[in-house]
Amino acid sequence: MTLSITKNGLEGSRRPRRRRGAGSSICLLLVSSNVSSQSTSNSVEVNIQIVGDGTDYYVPANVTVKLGQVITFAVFNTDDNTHGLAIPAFNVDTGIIKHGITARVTFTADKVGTFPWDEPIGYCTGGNGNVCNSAQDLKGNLTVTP
Ligand SMILES: [Cu+2]
Repeated sequence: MTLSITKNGLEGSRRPRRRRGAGSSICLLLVSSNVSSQSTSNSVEVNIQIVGDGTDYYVPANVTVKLGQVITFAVFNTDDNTHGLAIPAFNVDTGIIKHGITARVTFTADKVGTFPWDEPIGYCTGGNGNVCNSAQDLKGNLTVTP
């Protein structure tokens, strides 16, 4: 057993006290105006999860909105691989989303119909094989009703 007493023990125990202000540096992030966090009748946030479970899929894979609504897709990637989501008809693309990250894209549903979404080729990395680029994986549909 060793006991050691340092000379500065006493001085070291003295703490400089910081007065008010030290803990109050709040970081305010002003997000861009096209992100709709308010739930007004005209803006909707849709939560979509990407699940990797042998096959990879979106939950939900079918979303219905109304014409004219401002839609935010909040796409959460629960899988270990990177993934993404794009709706070509609306020029929407989350970019590559890493594990545990939520990407948000906002657009206006300005036309009626059913529009497929999927994952652009090359967005899957880090896993065994790019299974989600096969025909059946990571597909979905956005339906816009009048
Ligand atoms: Cu993927």
